Amino acid sequence: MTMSNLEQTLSIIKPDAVERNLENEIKEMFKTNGFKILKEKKIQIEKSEAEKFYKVHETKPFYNDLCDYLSSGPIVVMVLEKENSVLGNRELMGATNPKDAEEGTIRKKYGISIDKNSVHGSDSVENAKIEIDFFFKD
Ligand code: IDP
Ligand code: MG
Repeated sequence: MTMSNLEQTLSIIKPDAVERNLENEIKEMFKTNGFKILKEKKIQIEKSEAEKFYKVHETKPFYNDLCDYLSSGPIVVMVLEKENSVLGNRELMGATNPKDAEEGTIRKKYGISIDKNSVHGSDSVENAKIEIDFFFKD
């Protein structure tokens, strides 16, 4: 018997990638890898919203720069759906630092640096729900 585990995860195309017009190429990578884009919107967020989104990192030395960065320009936020999509998206994104990312991953292909690493992806099913609500709850 095959058990289905259809999950949703939140993906963000970050300002460095939107700025370089990589939105469509990155979406193609998701679709080619079997992700369905259920919802999407291009927005620019306030720094205060970035601070809330990245609250888990508030004690980190890079927190302030990270929040400045995420609010610095347009981003594309998406709800992706696939079997085991949370882990699958983390694999497709690659390591946080593009230098460490495997061949064929989004961050290897498009990431510029550890801060300008082109995409965000939820790191657990629980956080995916919180992050999807953050951007898509009316
Ligand atoms: P993730 O995006 O791979 O989940 P996290 O550890 O959750 O990585 O960090 C969130 C974001 O913060 C990263 O995507 C990256 O842009 C930034 N970041 C993480 N570590 C550093 C660092 O050491 N210096 C600068 N920016 C960092
Ligand atoms: Mg993370």
